[in-house]
Amino acid sequence: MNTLEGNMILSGARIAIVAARFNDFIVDRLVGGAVDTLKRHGASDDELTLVRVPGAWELPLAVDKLAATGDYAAVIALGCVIRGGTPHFEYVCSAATKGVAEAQSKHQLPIAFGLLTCDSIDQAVERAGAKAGNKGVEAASAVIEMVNLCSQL
Ligand code: INI
Repeated sequence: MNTLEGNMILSGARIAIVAARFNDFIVDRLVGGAVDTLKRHGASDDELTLVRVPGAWELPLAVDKLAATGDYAAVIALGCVIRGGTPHFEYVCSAATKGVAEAQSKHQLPIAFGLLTCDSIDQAVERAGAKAGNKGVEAASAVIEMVNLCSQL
């Protein structure tokens, strides 16, 4: 059986991180986890670009534009949406999810989806470096593997 899988070593891959400012006390933890993971797997500072956007709603446009440059091997989208008392949460989550997925298909580039969609602040804290891990670390690990897998596909 032939098995294709990406290794976890980064070598010369430029990676962009798009991070929402909204709920920055959570998102900054995701950014920290992603950057630490990329560096520990071989990325140098000058290969990493951090782009800030206002909120999760704005993630797809920035992701799409970065992917269109052709300068990056992958993009990581990071943000945190916390449910409030109105349907706003559903609209923002659904647009961000759909937009990031569309950019990945359109540009055929690994785009990690590190958007927390939580019912409470506690759920967000748990996923930003507490008992449910750090979703920024998971997103970075996924792009490292996918960059290396895509070079074989
Ligand atoms: N953006 C977020 O990233 N997280 C949220 O929880 C959030 N809430 O709750 O409203 C949020 N809203 C802002 C939105 O992403 C846009 O930035 C705003 O609507 C301007 O376009």
